[in-house]
Amino acid sequence: MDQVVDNKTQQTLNFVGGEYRPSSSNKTFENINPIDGSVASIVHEADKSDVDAAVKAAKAAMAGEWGKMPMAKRLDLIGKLADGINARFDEFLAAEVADTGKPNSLASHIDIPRGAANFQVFADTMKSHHGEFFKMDTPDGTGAINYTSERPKGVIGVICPWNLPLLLMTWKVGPAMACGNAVVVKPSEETPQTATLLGEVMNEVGIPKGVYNVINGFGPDSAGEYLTQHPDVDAITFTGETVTGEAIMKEAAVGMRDVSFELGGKNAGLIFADCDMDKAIEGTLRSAFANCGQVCLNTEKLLVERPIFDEFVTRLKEGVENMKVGLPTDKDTDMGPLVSHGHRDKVLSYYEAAVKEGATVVTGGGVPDMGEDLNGGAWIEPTIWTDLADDASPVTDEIFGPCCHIRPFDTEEEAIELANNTEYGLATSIWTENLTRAHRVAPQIDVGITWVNCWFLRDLRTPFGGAKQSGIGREGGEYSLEFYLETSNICVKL
Ligand code: NAD
Ligand code: 6OD
Repeated sequence: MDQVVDNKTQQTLNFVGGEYRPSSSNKTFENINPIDGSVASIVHEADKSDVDAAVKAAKAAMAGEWGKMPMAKRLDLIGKLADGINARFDEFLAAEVADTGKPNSLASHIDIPRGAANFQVFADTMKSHHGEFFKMDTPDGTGAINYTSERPKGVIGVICPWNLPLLLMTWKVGPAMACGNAVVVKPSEETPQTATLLGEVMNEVGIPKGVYNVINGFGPDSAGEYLTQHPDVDAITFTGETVTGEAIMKEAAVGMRDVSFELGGKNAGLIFADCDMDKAIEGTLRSAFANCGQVCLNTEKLLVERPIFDEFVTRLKEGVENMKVGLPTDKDTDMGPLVSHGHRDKVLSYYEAAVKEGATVVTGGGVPDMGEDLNGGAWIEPTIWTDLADDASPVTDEIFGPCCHIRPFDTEEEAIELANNTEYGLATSIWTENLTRAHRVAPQIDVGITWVNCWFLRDLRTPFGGAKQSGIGREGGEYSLEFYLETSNICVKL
């Protein structure tokens, strides 16, 4: 079979050893379109034998053509994957939108182009990558030299979330393949289509069979867990919730497999009275509500210096009330639905908790009436709260929805303390026109990524990852290569 989704039956198959295969156990589940609740595709759930076949195919690729391929040819093929995705841009866009419900305008600006660019960027990074050399003295005066030697780690298990499915998957698969590894990808059960479709591009470009494999399914007692438990998986890279990271880490401990984790966050936006208010409002509308609030870097906790607090709340409210919640295909849509009804239940439980815990609901707080055709979707109102206590659950927990709490502060020290008052440490955004202040505050926030007067502005060479419970390791440029390569030192006595 060489089609991912047959339009008559809409099947999403597994991709193993360069071929599309139904699940060996014939177990399937429905992939629900969050726009209207319709079935986007029927997904074949990989069982243990499918996962084993995928890992075996990856191992065979490492032992065969892929493992022996000259680096220049390998990187050339990986660069072609970017072209291959772009050549089928509309298909990737349609699949991503059907799985996530995100606006076409967003997916066509971020998800698909970045999903493609991740291959070219890491092929280029690998081309200019070099090892280290040290010359040392020895007591007999002849000396010795040391140089690093690098090889791929082997078979990499890649476990992905649903919020930016293609982008976050290729952010791992791109560097893993550039370093010469083979991968077995487990996309989120909510968003299996683009990872699966990518198999076709792998074949079109001529990536050897078994280098890229996709197994569909869930986490516990399903494809995700079977993959992390497989003894021939040499390292695991994961993006998702912190609690899932903890479960995966336990499995990775068996056999001492390396892990790279990008996890949850509860990110603060710090808005100082000396900010450019227009830019801070525009930036915060994005940082709190883009992708329906489902970006790990989102600022759900806004801290605003007291002299501008009222104006900021009023203007953010106006901005939110002007946002259009609607169909992904409408050009003026700012926000689609949440990814699923299950996730909407979780977000709505925080909407209820906020009210119970004493919030003033500035705007939103419920489910919009989208009309008969769309009310089966996972729609939700963008929401702003004020007046919650610092220990109220909507202020402490990662909600991952289109909502934020705004709290006033009086001093820089107080803002820093409030921003750091969380077990997470992923990202922050600071808004101030006083650059001395920006440089003073930024290093004091215990996170992996700090933006000043911007948000989600990405240079892909920079370290990306979280402090505290937001992750282990860094991705991006050379940082990714560090994870996907096994480095050894060779010492030669002269
Ligand atoms: P999730 O942890 O529920 O699921 C992520 C993936 O892990 C899915 O493919 C799932 O099937 C799989 N999985 C679940 N349990 C597993 C297990 N026991 N063993 C193996 N695999 C398992 O996360 P999600 O709901 O898909 O994504 C949202 C979360 O991801 C949020 O917490 C968000 O902050 C985080 N996230 C972080 C980043 C980052 O860069 N730090 C980026 C995007 C999302
Ligand atoms: O831009 C990226 O490379 C990246 N990893 C973004 C993560 C977004 C989280 O939802």
